[in-house]
Amino acid sequence: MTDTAVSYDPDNIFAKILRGEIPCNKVFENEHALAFHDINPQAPVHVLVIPKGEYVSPEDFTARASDAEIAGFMRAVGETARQLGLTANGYRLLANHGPDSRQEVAHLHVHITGGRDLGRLLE
Ligand code: IU
Repeated sequence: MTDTAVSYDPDNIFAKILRGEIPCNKVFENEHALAFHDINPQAPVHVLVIPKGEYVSPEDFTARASDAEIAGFMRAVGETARQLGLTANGYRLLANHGPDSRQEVAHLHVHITGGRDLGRLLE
């Protein structure tokens, strides 16, 4: 089994966004997280929230990140949903990790989708 903590690729696309090498359509930012519109939206609103640190997965994040980083990231998720105007009708959070989930970008990210009835996740 690969150790995700040591398999972080600093040249992944989200690392480049964080370093300002590639632009993004920013929604929200705090000390520990950045939120930006997904380049290929799957819903009327589709935003990604990423931690600023080099973490691949939720288990990597919770094992290595400080409490302040974890709190800052979750605050960013909530603040982003609020700023996007999603709190009245609701929204979905989703995080893919690993091959079974078909994770494309190996930097931890939470998808926020909303703006329509999203249907049931598991049917
Ligand atoms: P996934 O959970 O790793 O599969 O999601 C990666 C997302 O990153 C996916 O929704 C892409 O559309 C999105 N994305 C992006 O917003 N900007 C990019 O330059 C690239 C992917 I590459």
